Amino acid sequence: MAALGGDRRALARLLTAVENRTPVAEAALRELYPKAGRAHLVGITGPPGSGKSTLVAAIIGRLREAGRSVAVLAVDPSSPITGGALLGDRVRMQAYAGDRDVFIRSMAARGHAGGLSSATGAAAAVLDAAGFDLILIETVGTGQSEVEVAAMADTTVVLEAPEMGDEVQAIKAGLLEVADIVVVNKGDRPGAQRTAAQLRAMLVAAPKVGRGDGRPRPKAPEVLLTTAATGEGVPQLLAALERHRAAGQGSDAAATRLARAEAQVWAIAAERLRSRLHDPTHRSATASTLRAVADHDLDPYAAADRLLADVE
Ligand SMILES: Nc1nc2c(ncn2[C@@H]2O[C@H](COP(=O)(O)OP(=O)(O)OP(=O)(O)O)[C@@H](O)[C@H]2O)c(=O)[nH]1
Ligand SMILES: [Mg+2]
Repeated sequence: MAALGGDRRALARLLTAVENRTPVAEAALRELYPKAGRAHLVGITGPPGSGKSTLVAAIIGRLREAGRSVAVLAVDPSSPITGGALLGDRVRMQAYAGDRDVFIRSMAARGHAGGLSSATGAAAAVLDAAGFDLILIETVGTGQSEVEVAAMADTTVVLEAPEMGDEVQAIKAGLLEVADIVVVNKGDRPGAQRTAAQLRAMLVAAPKVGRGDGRPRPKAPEVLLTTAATGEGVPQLLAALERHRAAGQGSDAAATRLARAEAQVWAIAAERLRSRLHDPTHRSATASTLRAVADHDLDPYAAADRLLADVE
C-alpha cells in the first residue's frame, strides 16, 4: 500500500477516507490493521490555552533530535474558543514541512456524533501501521468525547497551566481521572510550582480515582513541570512517557488494550446499528416503534428488542 510505503500524499488521502468512513478506508484498514500495534499512542489533553500545541511542537523537536518519527492527530484545533491557535499551530509546524518523519493531521470533532473515537482510533491505526514511533493525539479537554479520545491512548497526559482561575481547571473538567501523567505547563509563570504542589497533594490523597472504565489506577500519576515555550522539562516528560510505557507492558496494559478494543468495537457497532435502523428499508418501522414508545403503547425494552430483531 502506497500509504505505508512512505508516500505522504497517499497517507493523507487514506486518512481523509478514514475520516469520511468510506468503504475504501474500511478495506484498507482491514489490510493494515495487523501491521499496527507497535507505536506508542500518547493522548494530550487539557484546558484551552494551557499550551498543548506548544508542548506538542516541543516534543516533536526533541524526538527529531533523537531520530525518532512522530505523527500528530490534532482533534478540532479550530474550536471557537481556540480559533487563534490554528494559525499559530500552522506557523509552528511549518518547520517540519519537508520532514518525512513528522506527520501532522487535524481531525474535526464536529460531524462525528459519537464516532469521534472510532474515527480517531482508525486514524491512529493507519499512522501506527505506517511506522511512526510515537503518535500524539491532542484534544482540548472540554468535551466528554474529546477527553475520551485522549484517554484511549496508551499514555494520557493532562496539561494544566498555573493561574487559570481560582480552581485548577483540570480538576474542574474532571480531567485528572484520565491522567497517567500530569503536566503543569508554563513553568516560567508565577504560581506554577504551587499549582504542581497542589495537584501532587490531591493526587496522593486520592490515588485510586478510576479511569472511568471501573479499573482502579495502580498508582498516583506523576506531576511534572514544563515550559513548552522554551522546551524546559520536555526531556523529563519524554522519560516519564517511556517509563509509563515500560511499566505498562504487563497485565494492566493488556487490560487497557482490551478496554480500548471494546470501546472501539462498541462505537462502530452502535454507529452501524443506528445507520441501519434509519436506512430506507427500516426507517418507517423504526419510526413507528419509537412513536409507540413515546405514546406509551410499547415499553422501551420491548422496543429495543424489536429494533434489534428488525435488522437481524
Ligand atoms: N509563558 C508561557 N507561555 C506558553 C507556554 N506554552 C504555551 N504558551 C502560550 O500559551 C498560549 C496557548 O498555547 P497553545 O499551545 O496554543 O495552547 P493549547 O492548549 O494548544 O490551546 P488550544 O489548542 O487553543 O486549546 C500561546 O500564546 C503560547 O505561546 C509556556 O511554557 N510559557
Ligand atoms: Mg492547541
